[in-house]
Amino acid sequence: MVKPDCVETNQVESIKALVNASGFLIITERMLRLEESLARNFYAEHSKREFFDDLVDFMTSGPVAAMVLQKRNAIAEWRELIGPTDPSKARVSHPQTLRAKWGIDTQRNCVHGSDSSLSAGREISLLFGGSRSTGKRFMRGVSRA
Ligand code: RTP
Ligand code: MG
Repeated sequence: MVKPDCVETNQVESIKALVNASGFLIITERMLRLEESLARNFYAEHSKREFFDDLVDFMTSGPVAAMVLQKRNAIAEWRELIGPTDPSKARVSHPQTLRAKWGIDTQRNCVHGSDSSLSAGREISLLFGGSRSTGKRFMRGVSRA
């Protein structure tokens, strides 16, 4: 997912060019503005963290570009391409990553990546369909990471 900071600064096409150049196939995509309840649900794993309310405010502050990406070992490969959570660290240790190039700070870090195939199925359902079956359909045949 391209987060509101990078949608606002018109980086979606540049990011998609890198996504394609890195061997990912964009299976489907949509622009949407997250409702507060959806953002809370999407990041529910962080609901007890002190940054949670700020994160929800940020994620609902403007449109996001959500994509379902396909590649062998896609989850690890995508997280490799986006880089560490903190862009200032990414610029030192992983300068070729998306967060190094376009992230602003630890919160406004340009892109999201699912952290497991289970999360990916759940997140695809939240962003692309109303039921769990949507995520399951996209994840069918994907080996568990
Ligand atoms: P993401 O889930 O968005 O792909 O990012 P991530 O795995 O690299 O990092 P995670 O620990 O899951 O944190 C989720 C998002 O919360 C915001 N954050 N803010 N202010 C802070 O200290 C802080 N820490 C995390 C970031 O937007 C982060 O990507
Ligand atoms: Mg995460």
